[in-house]
Amino acid sequence: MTTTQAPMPSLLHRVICPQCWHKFHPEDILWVSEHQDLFGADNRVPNAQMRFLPSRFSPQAEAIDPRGFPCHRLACPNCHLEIPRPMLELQSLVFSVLGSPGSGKSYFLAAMASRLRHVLPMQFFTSFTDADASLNVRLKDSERQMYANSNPYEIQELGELIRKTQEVGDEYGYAAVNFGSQSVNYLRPYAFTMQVQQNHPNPERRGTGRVICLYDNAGESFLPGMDKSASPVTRHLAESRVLFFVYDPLQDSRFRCLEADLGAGLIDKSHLGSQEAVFQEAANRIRRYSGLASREKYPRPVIVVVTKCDRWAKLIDDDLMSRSAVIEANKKLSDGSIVKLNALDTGVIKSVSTKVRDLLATTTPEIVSAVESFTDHACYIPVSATGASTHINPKSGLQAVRPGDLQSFWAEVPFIYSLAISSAGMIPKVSR
Ligand SMILES: Nc1nc2c(ncn2[C@@H]2O[C@H](COP(=O)(O)OP(=O)(O)OP(=O)(O)O)[C@@H](O)[C@H]2O)c(=O)[nH]1
Ligand SMILES: [Mg+2]
Ligand SMILES: [Zn+2]
Repeated sequence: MTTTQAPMPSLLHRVICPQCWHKFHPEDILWVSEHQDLFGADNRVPNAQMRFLPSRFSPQAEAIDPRGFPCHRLACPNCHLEIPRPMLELQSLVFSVLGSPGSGKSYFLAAMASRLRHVLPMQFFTSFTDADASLNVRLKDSERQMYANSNPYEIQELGELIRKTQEVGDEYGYAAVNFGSQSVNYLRPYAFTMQVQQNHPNPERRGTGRVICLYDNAGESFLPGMDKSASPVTRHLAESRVLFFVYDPLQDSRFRCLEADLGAGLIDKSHLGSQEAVFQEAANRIRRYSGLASREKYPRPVIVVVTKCDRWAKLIDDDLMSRSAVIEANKKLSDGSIVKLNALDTGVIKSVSTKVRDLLATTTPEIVSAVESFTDHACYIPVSATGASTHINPKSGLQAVRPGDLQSFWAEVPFIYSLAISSAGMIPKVSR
């Protein structure tokens, strides 16, 4: 038995495609056919199943394709790329990660995702799962290499564990779409579903959910002149709720001079352009895409994720890497009762941020002024994806590690902080 109407769960009024940023009503979504005769028949996406607007549905609310097969996957009406189903039901939050080549973006994202999968359910009664396994393939592979490596006790070079992100050609990272004779190369997001569980101590928060979209570009895509209509891979910047500017202080020789061996084993990519120029370029693109006037300030937060702090944390605090940003707190509910729950300690974040900012202001001041002339909501968070377990391979002179020893520091904090200061209400905060 088939029906002509799709039974609708509670859908959002409007959905936004996380690839081409087209906004549409959920009833306009396309379905991806299943019958093999319909493979290769799509006018937009080559080598894929045909997309179609259905007229028949199964009793399970699945569209029936023109050859009579029930379908499960959805696609954007504009670019025809797949859209994770939770994006129709939950509001999306976009987080952009930007930074120059080799600054540590991919390491940071892999460490962050791995920590969030653990910390959110264990400490915040919130699930954090892949919204679509096929979108997260690259990220899961990086997480596996770092934290579930098949040779955990073998010394391996960091540059081999997670490879440099490609600008084109990576079949999981990008997708080509044909609009007539014009081919456009889109960056695919990493997508997660985040939902407050029913055992959360605060009943008012239970069930709150969001789809989280994160983007990992090759650093080269942020260099001036690399913004092309045929490859709009940094358009997410304008849609982002929070910018994570991944800044590697060790790429700057003034910073490395603070102490011997600070930059040992790292590949210096500063010849590709200054990190400040990368930030300025991103800021210009945001102004251009979102129509923000040059005298107006960006109204959203910019988190400066200051990476590789396993090397330099001691410059601000010998004990920094043993500090926790989450504490147990009492929360008063609207009915007057008090529950105990974990909360982000924004007091710790602010005091660490001030110390990091002061260090950067004295060594690489143009970074601080570039960020602070763009936004009034800057925060500087030190992060290490690897922890203090890296060695220098005597043969290559590059950083190496036994993957079993990797232990990140504060990799999840920029994300948790962003949610704690947002209106989403999913992460409680306190300030001691
Ligand atoms: N000591 C230390 N080194 C790190 C850390 N994170 C990254 N690195 C080093 O920095 C290199 C570059 O890191 P990636 O994450 O690949 O940098 P990226 O920003 O993604 O670079 P592109 O993909 O080229 O844009 C790695 O190969 C590591 O050697 C860290 O937390 N600590
Ligand atoms: Mg990368
Ligand atoms: Zn689209």
